[in-house]
Amino acid sequence: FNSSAVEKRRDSLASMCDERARMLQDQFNVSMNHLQALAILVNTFHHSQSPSAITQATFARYAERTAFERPLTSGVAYAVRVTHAERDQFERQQGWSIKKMYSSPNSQGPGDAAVAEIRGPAEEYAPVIFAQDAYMNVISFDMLSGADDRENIIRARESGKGVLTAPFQLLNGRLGVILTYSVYKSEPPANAGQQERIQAAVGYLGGIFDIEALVDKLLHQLAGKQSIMVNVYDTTNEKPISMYGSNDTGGGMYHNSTLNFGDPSRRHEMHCRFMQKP
Ligand code: WA2
Repeated sequence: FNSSAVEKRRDSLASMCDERARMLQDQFNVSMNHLQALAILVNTFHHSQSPSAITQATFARYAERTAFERPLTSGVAYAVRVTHAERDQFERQQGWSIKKMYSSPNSQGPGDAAVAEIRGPAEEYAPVIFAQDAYMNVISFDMLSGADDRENIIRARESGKGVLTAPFQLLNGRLGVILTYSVYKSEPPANAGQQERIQAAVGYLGGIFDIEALVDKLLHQLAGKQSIMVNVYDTTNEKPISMYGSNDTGGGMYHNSTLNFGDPSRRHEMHCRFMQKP
């Protein structure tokens, strides 16, 4: 096998991998922009009107009808900020209690979510009040009671930008990542400080990215999908977390394409290999 043939093969792997990475990144970016627009819609029709012009039914219907605008998401949900002092009145209005996500004493994770209990006192809560049909199961759960969701909400409201979780197991048992935008009572100026942003936050809009299913669908649209194996990782921490793809085994040639999902505090990579040896 001569060296120019190896080089050709390397180039072709690199261009196929880069093409897939670019496609994924573009679709992610499009989805992200529409989530931001949805956050503005919630501000306009829920928080800036009294009484609110959005109900769960209208939110779910609108989210469903505009789902094509968010190609990598499998759903959206909106959690509202409730202080401890407001809790009783809020629960009475809603007709349900705010629930903790992973609450049974020997809970090891989302599998136990069904036995959720009522949450003990906290300073504030972020119960989901609106959700797209597929995620109706998260309504009434306090998103500040789960580590990944909590960290995302806190980063979102401090930064005013779209922020992303690491891949984690969702309440429905599937692997996903959540992209969160904070909704503010009135939009803080671009140069607003963290404290000012935290004060102004009234809720949190989340897009749920079902990476396994949606990346698969995306890659299947491409020609030559049988010939290469694709893996996507969150490489923010020392130990990469797999977001997509089967076991990245086998030696030989591989290409690493960088992915930018718009959250500067997270890193992602796409790794590609040929399925067949030359
Ligand atoms: N949405 C759906 N399933 C989940 C989940 C979640 N979070 N967390 C665990 N399983 C309303 O960032 C705000 C959505 C959180 C947004």
